[in-house]
Formats: sequence, structure tokens, C-alpha cells
Amino acid sequence: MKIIDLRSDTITLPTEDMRRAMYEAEVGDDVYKEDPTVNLLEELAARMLEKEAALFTASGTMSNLIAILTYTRHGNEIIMGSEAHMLWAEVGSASALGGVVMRTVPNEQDGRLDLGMVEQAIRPENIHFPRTTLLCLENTHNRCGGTVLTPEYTSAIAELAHQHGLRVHLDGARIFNAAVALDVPVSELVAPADSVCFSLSKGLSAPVGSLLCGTQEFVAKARKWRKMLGGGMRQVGIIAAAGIIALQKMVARLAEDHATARHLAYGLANIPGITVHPDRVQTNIVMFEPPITIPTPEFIQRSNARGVRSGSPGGRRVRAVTHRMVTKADIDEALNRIEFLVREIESEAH
Ligand code: TLP
Repeated sequence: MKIIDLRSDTITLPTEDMRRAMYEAEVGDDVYKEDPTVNLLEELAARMLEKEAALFTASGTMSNLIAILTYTRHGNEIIMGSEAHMLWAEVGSASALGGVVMRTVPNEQDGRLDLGMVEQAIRPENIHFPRTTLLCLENTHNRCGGTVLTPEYTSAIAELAHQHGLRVHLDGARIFNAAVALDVPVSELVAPADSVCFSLSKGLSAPVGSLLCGTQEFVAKARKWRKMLGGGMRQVGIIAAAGIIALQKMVARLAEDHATARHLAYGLANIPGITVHPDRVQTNIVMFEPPITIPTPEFIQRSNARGVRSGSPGGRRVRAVTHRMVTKADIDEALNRIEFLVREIESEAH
């Protein structure tokens, strides 16, 4: 039985081109900034995003934490959405290691934050209050189902934050999915943010890595924090080489993942008992709910036993993520297996 793995786009394996580039990569000691392949990757990322500089880090989690450490001091408050990945799935690192208070504003269903609510959450100067120093955004928004923030919205909220003296960090783990979905240059999407990070190891299929981009000054400070966290790696051009291929060759094809996600969502909508909103699918993430008679963890387990893997962000929801390693035919097969399972569940309930 073929396993159709929709747990995450992080499971994508490196391409042949990537493996070849890794084998052939020219390398040096990156702590001395002497790895030509890492330097090339950082220059390429900075150029594509139209930021002054970029820093190669081990992961999205590390990039986000470095951004917080660079912008804030212990005891500061930072604002983010109630569904932010930084809040839910980064082990509380902002508080544990950054010493900051994470103040949340409810995320709208489409990943946005209400401007008025953000403004209210920004603390005025008061002897009792922590100082608010940073606003964190997420594009695409993972827990909101891969939803995109437009350049117009991003500009408006960043302008508000800047007016109040805050910096803006964008967790753009899947920013290229947003750019492809909106058909806008990625640079336009990230222009309003002071810093942005994106992942090489999700839909772009590289094995490891994230890039944290911003001004020269920001990146110089971030580089020092990376060293403190143990992220100063040596001949890391071996993995950066795959990242270069990811940026050069893997961006445009993300549109295919968006098409398979829509195909999956519309297919799920045809299975009685499943709750799904195909019209809300904007990129490569599909959220749905199994029949009410079955707890979500049990549904996921039984679906897994039939070779369709998925995950859950919690509650009733199941998350399915499309990527390079699942084809439209695989989605058809997954839909058949899920339909069969749902029928079985419904017959047990009667
Ligand atoms: N997301 C992973 C899991 O952690 C849930 C996934 O499978 O989606 N920001 C966003 C928006 C992310 O979705 C992720 C990873 C990260 C940051 C962290 O990146 P890594 O995994 O490289 O530390």
C-alpha cells in the first residue's frame, strides 16, 4: 500500500539536483564567513526579498527566536496572533530564552489581526507596564489553514506598529506559497516588515534551513545571537547548496501544491460526514473535521492505518498539507480511502 503522507510539507525529500549540488558544494568555515556557498545563498535570499542582508539558520524556530532576541530585552512585551506558530509550536522559546511576554490578539479566520485590537494592545508608557517593542505576523498562516496576508494589509498593520515605535517581524515560513498564491513578487509581501524569515525545508524541499533577512545592522546582531544559540555551523555550505536550488528551481512549482490542496478540499466536501470549507483553501494547507461520531485522534489513527497520514492542530480539526511528493492521483487515492473509512465509521455509529 502506498503511503500518502499529508502530515506536512516538511517531509519533502531533497531533489536529485539538490543532492548533486550538495555533493559538489564549495565549502569553508561559515563562522569566519568563509563558506562561499552559504554566502551565495544569503546573498540570493537578500536579493529575492529585497532586504539588505540574510542569515542562514538551522530552522524556522531558530530564526524566529533570533529575531526576538535581536529586537527585544528581557521584560519587553511582544504582540502576536492567538494562533501564531511562535506561540503554539516553538516550545515557548520567546519567553523561556527571550524573557519576553507574549501578548496575543485574536487571529481572524484568515490569519489577519484586527488593526484596532493591535493598537489597543500596544502599551503606552506607564511605570507599571512592560514596554511593547515588537509585532509578529505570520504569512502564510499555518493554524489558520495556510491563509495569505496581502501586501496592502501587511503595509497597513506594519505602518500602525511603526507609528507606535514597534518593530515588525514576519514569520514567513511559507512566504513563497503566499507570493505564488497572490501572484505578487515576494519582495512586495515582505517590504513592510523590518525582518522576515522563511523556510527552505518545507514546500521548497531542501533538507534543512531557514533564512532570516533584514537590514545589515539587524543581521550583524542576529549573527551574534545565532552563535550564542550554538547555531554557528562550519562547512554548512553542504546544506546551503540545496537551499540555493530550492530558491532557484522550486518556487514556481508551489502552484501545483495549491492545486492539489484545492482538489483535496473539494473532494472532501463530497464525502458526507466531513466538514470542510474548500473556498477557504488559499495555499497548500487543508483543514477539515471528521464525522462527529469519531474523536479526531482516532480518525487520524485509522486513516494512518489505511496509508493516509495527516495531523491535527488540536480540537476537532485535521490538517492535511500538500507538497511535491503527493500527486493529484495520490489525492484521488487518499480521497477513496477516506471515503471508505468514513462509511465504516458511520456504519459503526448505527
Ligand atoms: N511548522 C511545522 C510544525 O512545527 C507544525 C509544520 O509542519 O507546519 N513558522 C511556521 C509558520 C511554521 O509552520 C513552522 C513549522 C515554523 C515556523 C518552524 O519551522 P522549523 O520547523 O524549521 O523550526
